Amino acid sequence: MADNAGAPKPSSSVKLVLLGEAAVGKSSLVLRFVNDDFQENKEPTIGAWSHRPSNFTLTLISAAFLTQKCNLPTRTIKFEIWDTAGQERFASLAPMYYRNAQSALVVYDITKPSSLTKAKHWVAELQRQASPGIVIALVGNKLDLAGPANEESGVTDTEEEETQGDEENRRAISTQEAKAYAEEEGLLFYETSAKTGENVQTVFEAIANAIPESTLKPRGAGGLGGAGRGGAGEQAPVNVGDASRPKEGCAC
Ligand SMILES: Nc1nc2c(ncn2[C@@H]2O[C@H](COP(=O)(O)OP(=O)(O)O)[C@@H](O)[C@H]2O)c(=O)[nH]1
Ligand SMILES: [Mg+2]
Repeated sequence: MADNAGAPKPSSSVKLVLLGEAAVGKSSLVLRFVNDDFQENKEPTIGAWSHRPSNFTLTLISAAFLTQKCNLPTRTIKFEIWDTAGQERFASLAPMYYRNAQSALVVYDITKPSSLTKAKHWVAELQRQASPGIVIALVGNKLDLAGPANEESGVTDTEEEETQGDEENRRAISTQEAKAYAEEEGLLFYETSAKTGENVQTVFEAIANAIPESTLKPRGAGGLGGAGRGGAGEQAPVNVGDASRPKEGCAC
């Protein structure tokens, strides 16, 4: 049907950085996206620092690097993912990872209010210091802990409590609160579960679609100091859940 069937699609690298408080599920989201896997008691991404001035050995590990491709109808996006360690003592290294990033996933845990506060700090820092056009997605993870009857609203009423059975609703941040904040700041917004996989592909698809084609660079331009800028003015609107899937799919 297509005139150019069989012709290779253009391919672009997109640098993406994950930021957020420790244990919100950043590495788990990446593991779900890249390997479609989940580990219940995942070891944290530990930052490590060693310095041996006598023979100039210097080791610095404060993030993990992974890649995953997203096949959009018109092009292939190769995400170059920097999964940072959440510990406070490595926060000062974050600019190394978000510098020149075209996209960022700022993650909080819907059961932990302090993690949203931290996420807001990261958003403010990105808006102040990252590339002006960076596409930022605010992601409320651990949606599975909201309980089946109450995933979207965060509002508990007696009827919902009855239908929930023995599944506890541990949600502490309502969808409305986080969504309103994301709207104010012009962020993509999703709630996800790395555990069940809910909305994980959708977040990456939405980011891939939100980065304007005009600012995409050919493959190989990424890396720590690499890829170019996204377009802030062209970010997709705030979306929640499957009903708001982006038009273009991602066969990752
Ligand atoms: N219930 C639930 N637990 C999760 C989810 N995502 C991560 N976790 C757990 O939360 C803990 C911290 O996850 P991790 O990915 O290491 O967080 P990070 O420090 O932000 O990278 C681990 O025990 C994960 O198994 C999720 O979506 N649901
Ligand atoms: Mg981690």
